[in-house]
Amino acid sequence: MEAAAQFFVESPDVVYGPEAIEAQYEYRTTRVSREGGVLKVHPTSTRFTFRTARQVPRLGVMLVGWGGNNGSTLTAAVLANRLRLSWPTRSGRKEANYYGSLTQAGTVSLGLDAEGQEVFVPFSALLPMVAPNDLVFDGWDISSLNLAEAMRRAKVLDWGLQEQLWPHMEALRPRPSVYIPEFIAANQSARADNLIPGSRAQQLEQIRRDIRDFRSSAGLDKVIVLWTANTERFCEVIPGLNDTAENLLRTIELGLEVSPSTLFAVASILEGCAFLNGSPQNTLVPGALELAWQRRVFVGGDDFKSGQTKVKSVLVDFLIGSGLKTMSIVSYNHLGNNDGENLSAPLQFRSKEVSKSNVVDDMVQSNPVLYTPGEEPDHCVVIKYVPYVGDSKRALDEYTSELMLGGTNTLVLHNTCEDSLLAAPIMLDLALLTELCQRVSFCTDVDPEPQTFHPVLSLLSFLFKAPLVPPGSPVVNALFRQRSCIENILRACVGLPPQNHMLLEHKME
Ligand code: NAI
Ligand code: DG6
Repeated sequence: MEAAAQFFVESPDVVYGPEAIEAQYEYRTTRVSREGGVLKVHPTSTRFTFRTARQVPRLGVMLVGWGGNNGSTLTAAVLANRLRLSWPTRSGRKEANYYGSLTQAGTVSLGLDAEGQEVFVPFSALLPMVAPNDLVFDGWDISSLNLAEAMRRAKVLDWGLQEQLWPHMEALRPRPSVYIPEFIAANQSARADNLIPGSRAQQLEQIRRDIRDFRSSAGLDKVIVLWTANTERFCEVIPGLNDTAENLLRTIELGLEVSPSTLFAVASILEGCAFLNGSPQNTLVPGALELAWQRRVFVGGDDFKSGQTKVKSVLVDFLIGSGLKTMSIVSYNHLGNNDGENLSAPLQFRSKEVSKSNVVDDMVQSNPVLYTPGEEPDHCVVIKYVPYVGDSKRALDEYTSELMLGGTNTLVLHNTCEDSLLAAPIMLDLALLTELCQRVSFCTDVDPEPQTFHPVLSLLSFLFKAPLVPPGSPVVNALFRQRSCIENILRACVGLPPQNHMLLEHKME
């Protein structure tokens, strides 16, 4: 059955105006208090009015690291879909699609029809979203190869597809970028032939000019900047250097230490463009977060959640959620692309190790029946560079959990797939969801002043390994909780109740 592309909510609480969809929404939740040894739970209700502008903008996406495997694959994917390309392979003809994209290939249930069966629509039908085929790409890379050559270097796509895409990608050239050798692996130096000269302040100004130039020359309404360049080492957060917006801007002015990714984040924020960090390093230092807060610009991160970690955030949720005590998680992977080569250096590996290791914390902490305070599973992450396998990453995982009465359960998983074909649809979703969030505002019965989401856009957590959240907000890693968050907030914007999966209609006589 084909999923319907359009629907309308018929309700006095939802108004489809010419400019916006306005929905009245009752947010029902609970507050918990501790009194003596007793938990008291108070159901609460807040009335929200959500307003979503219907006009979908012409959206540009600037990729930092445009000529890399992810950057060239995403650009190729959108072109292949736009041009409706198909190509022969040894297992038959393949057609361009957006598999792996939550918004384009995921669905949501609207409810039951007259026969009691669920009716599904594509995720993208929930609210007006930019169509991926309409995205315009630009970006920067320290490597000067044009996008056709970059696609060939990446060795991700079938040859028949590359040949058809070549004339469409040849004219796309990454803009020069900022190269600070100590932030990425020394093995990357041979790529660095396309650089912005000058001081840090001059480089910042050049990035800002690039954003403005792209916006005006491509006739765009909005630009979103996405870091998909090499993983950098962590930078130190130092009082006076990068702890406040003012200090960070002064650091750039004085040419003190700042990472290239933070420089791009600052430039984007100053240009009013959302900035998303697809790599693990701490690009969004406190000073950058404060700047985003001051300028009311969305930022999101860190590190695309594509394969092994996605499985982990499902599997550990399943194990602990079923009452099994997971005590050991060992994740090994090897890959042979440029990302793998960069990660073969200890400091860059360390950034990835950190972001891959903290992804089960919320699940462990959610279960005090199994884990005493401070207790956690052993968690080991290994990454090896094996050039021969190229972009086809191999991930091996072992999960050992305690069963009742002293038993143990060991699950072993082997996952092989093209890394960039997993990452590209995630990058797409990040851009489309961030843009949508920019068109949503809301007020409540207690605060009638319209507001937008917090600049740290935690709604994107589903797409990141180490989700950034507003200060004091719980970090959620469990994949289906993250998915429900996006789905239920989008449903709220059209006045639909949260998806509760109760199906009570089918549990009555
Ligand atoms: P890649 O190495 O193929 O591409 C990175 C590109 O960034 C290269 O073309 C390089 O020349 C460029 N670059 C390096 N420093 C730069 C700078 N300062 N400015 C502009 N360009 C710069 O790597 P790939 O596979 O595309 O991955 C990109 C990033 O995404 C990596 O940090 C990786 O760890 C991260 N990532 C990838 C995932 C995947 O599944 N492919 C998942 C999660 C994160
Ligand atoms: C080796 O782990 C290379 C990395 O860049 C990963 O491929 C990437 O971070 C994806 O990781 P995961 O855990 O989501 O598969």
